[in-house]
Amino acid sequence: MTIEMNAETDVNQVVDTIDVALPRWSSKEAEAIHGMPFNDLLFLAQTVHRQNFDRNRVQLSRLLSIKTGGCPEDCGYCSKSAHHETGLKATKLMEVERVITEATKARDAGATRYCMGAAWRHPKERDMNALIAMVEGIKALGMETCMTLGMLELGQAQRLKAAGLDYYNHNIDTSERYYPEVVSTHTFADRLQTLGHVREAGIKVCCGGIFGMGEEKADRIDMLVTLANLPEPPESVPINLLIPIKGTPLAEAGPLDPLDFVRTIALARVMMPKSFIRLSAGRTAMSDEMQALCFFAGANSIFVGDTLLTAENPGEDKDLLLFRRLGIEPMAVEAQ
Ligand code: SAM
Ligand code: DTB
Ligand code: SF4
Repeated sequence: MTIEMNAETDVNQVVDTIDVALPRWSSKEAEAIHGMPFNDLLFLAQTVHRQNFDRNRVQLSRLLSIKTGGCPEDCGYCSKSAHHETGLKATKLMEVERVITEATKARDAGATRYCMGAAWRHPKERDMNALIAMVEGIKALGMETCMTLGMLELGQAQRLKAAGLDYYNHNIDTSERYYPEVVSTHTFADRLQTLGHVREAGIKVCCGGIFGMGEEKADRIDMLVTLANLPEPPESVPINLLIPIKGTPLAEAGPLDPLDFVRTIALARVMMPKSFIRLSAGRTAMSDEMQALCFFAGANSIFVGDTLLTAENPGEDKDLLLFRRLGIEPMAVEAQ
């Protein structure tokens, strides 16, 4: 596929060009789309969005940290790494019953997917039974399940799939080129290997990254190219805006132009037309207007509730109000 983009390009023609099964993207094509005049880019992204999704519905997920702090990995953005002085206390894996109680509250408040995160390099054998019980218990509530537990062996992925795990979140976070600037205790290739295990086990893939870590525009674009060119693109693509955490190496990484952030959401929507694009961490630092632009650019999933794993998120009241102002409705689980 060759896409030439300039101010005279007819956006409708571009839509026709890319509406083919499993497109493969080059960095050059992605860069051309990313650099379109803002109005053309947003029009293109919105056109692709409404061809593939109910345009006024947004999926709601709820997060819970089931094991906080003390992580042996050194990810430069993360409050939970034992390598950084963030003042966070390490906890043990949460009791299964407590997880189910929290999930029930989230379901009653309208969330359709429950996402559990653990600050591990990888889960240990002794944790597997509790993890399986959590998945089974939450499935019994009629919710979708998602976990993010670090690296996963194929056998572990298969056991979680058998328990009913719908999604596994494992982010590539940035471009392959910039990855070593962000973390040294595992590699970009390690991340891709776990993603392969998750896919092979038949679990849906949730994979995205963080913008605003001091990376270049080319890193943001290449991260999205890597995701779009996976043998199958992730069903869910979380786009996080860095939440600067005091004590982490990336705490001073510096702000990102909000309009550049919106451009990356639009590019993700165009290159991965059938994936959910999740406007993830960092919404407390975004204006309502910026979030509205992100939804227009094709974001159609968010985390609800006033905490993410450890950091702040807009509370349910604030999100409800914004949805009302925008005429957006939450998506039902059957529609996902
Ligand atoms: N240990 C697991 C792993 O690394 O996959 C799961 C937990 S980790 C917190 C999940 C994702 O949250 C990271 O890959 C990153 O994209 C995002 N994240 C973590 N801290 C963040 C921060 N301060 N700002 C924005 N996103 C963040
Ligand atoms: C993802 O991409 N973002 C979520 C989820 N996957 C697990 C996590 C955001 C974490 C934000 C920082 C914190 O709460 O510690
Ligand atoms: Fe944080 Fe996950 Fe990295 Fe551990 S592996 S430091 S929890 S992002």
